[in-house]
Amino acid sequence: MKLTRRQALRAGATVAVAGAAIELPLWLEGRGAQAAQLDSTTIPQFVTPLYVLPAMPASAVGAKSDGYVIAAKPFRQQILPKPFPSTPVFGFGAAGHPGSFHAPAHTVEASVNRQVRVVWANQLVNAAGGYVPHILPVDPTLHWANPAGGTAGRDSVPEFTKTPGPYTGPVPLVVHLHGAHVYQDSDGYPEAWYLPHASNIPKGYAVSGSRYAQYAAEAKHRFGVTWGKGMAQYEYGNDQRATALWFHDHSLGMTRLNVRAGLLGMYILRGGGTDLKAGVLPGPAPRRGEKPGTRHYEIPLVIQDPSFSTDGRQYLPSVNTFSPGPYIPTSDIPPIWNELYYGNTITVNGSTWPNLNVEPRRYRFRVLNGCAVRPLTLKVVSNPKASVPAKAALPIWVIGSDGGFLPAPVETPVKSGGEQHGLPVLPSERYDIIVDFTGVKPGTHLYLTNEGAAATVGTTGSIMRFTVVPLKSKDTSVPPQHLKLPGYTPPGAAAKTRRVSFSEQISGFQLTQISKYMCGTVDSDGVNTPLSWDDPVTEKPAYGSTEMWEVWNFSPEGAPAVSHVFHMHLVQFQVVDRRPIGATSGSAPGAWERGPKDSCNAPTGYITRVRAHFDRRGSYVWHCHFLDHEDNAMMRPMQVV
Ligand SMILES: [Cu+2]
Repeated sequence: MKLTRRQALRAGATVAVAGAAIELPLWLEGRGAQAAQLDSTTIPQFVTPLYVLPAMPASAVGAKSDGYVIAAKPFRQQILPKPFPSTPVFGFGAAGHPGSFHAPAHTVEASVNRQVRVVWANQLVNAAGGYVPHILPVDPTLHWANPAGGTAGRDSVPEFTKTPGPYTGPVPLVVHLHGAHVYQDSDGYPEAWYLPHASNIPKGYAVSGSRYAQYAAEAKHRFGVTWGKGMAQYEYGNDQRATALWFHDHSLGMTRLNVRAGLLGMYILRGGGTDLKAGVLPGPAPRRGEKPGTRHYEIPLVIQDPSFSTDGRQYLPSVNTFSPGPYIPTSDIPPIWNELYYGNTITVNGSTWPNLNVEPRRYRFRVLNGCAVRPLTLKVVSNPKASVPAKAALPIWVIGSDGGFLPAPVETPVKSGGEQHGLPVLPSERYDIIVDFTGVKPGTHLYLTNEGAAATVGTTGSIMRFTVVPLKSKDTSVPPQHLKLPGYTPPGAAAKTRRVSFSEQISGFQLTQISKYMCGTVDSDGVNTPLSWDDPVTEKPAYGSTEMWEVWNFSPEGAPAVSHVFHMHLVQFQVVDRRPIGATSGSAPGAWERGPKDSCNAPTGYITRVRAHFDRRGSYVWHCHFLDHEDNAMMRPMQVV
């Protein structure tokens, strides 16, 4: 994926304004002081050992199900290498296990067809039990949770008489298990959020979103649980293929902030006929109750791209850096939200640019692009400062996509036009990969790099380092090129074709600015109807049906638009093809996209076609998984009827 001209201009604009922030201009100080931004080139790289995310402790392991109590809490974490200061984060951990709190979270290890129940507790409170405000600037002018609006004004676009500053009240939370096959009560609907059960919730605030009570009642009826204050209990049937899912906050209009703050984690599903037998793939992964000192050959890699202030806090602009204003209420431009913000560092599992000592053998990595908007293109190289596209030192073998194994292993980089193209991983996509270090001399350094759009060689172009150390035990896993993967049968013929759209809404006041992003429908003439989050539901697939969805990504007239990431809840879909709008034929998806998917690139000017089977009734959503877009209206309800 190439950066479009306007994306490049915008990325440049962000950097320019972020750079200017070092001098703390008056408009910034006046709108809530932020310490100067940390120059990411001053951060030493590859000095911190990769944090191998352990398995999340369970609270109850029964005959047929596992129980968890997972809380979201505020704490500090050493993300930058010492002696840089630690960083305030919001992160998950198991209640009663203080050592398990981390951002990103420790991994939930689950088994196919074995139920998992999680109490998700919002404990974003201080030691005295009072709520803590958000650590990142919350724009209160979007269509968002809006707890201050009370029960009448929650989940709406509040009205203002003058441009407001950031919302500093209690923080809503609702957790979505991305890629999971679930009932609606357990999907983490954006309007099913809840505040912490804090001692000082201001009078008149809504303590939960407009769907919370309904889903609490349904959970009680369906699986007999009562949700306490400041929490929800969800049930995951895990009746789907073995794969790597991930959980993250999904609160209406503030997902970008809660995920950046650290409220995300991996959820790995194993076993059954859609998994390989133990020992075939490199392992073990971290497991509950494992022996101390266990060496891991399967490791999750959660990649993010924060920026920092010199005081260690995470940096995110507290003003709309794309627009000089005027803002809401005298224009339609949100004052704090940004249409896109790329951070200037890369973290893996919560540390900037870590190092992993690897033996000369095969490793399985479960990769998640946990960035809000940054596309990644992965490669393993010997020189991280080489100009791109660089020559790969080792291949990355892809064996699985978002929802399970591929039909067959795929070797990347893919060679075309004399160049080596790395593995593209967009926000929210997961890939199951194998890197074979067999035969590499101990002492060798190799690097996982990012050649994606907006990457800067040496900073956001680097992800982590591998240092090869002597072999400690024999590798008995099957080489990736010889793997026989479990079969994947895509959904069958579609009974119906549905046309949906992504587009941008240009400000009515400043014609070069975007005021929000829209989802919509497309009629038989190819005409787009952009719709708001609260317009009546238009996507109503029939229960038990298979549909082809055409995702039309429209450019606004006269300007190239950005790519979007198409994501549907509930289902794993097949990416069928992508064709330019107006063309009669298209191109097949990348070989690495030919397994089950729940998120995929929907490039601008193209129709991306996906096929899905809808086998559960209920209320779900589809949206762009660039979180900065999703939070400003690029999301729509979907009702399986
Ligand atoms: Cu988008």
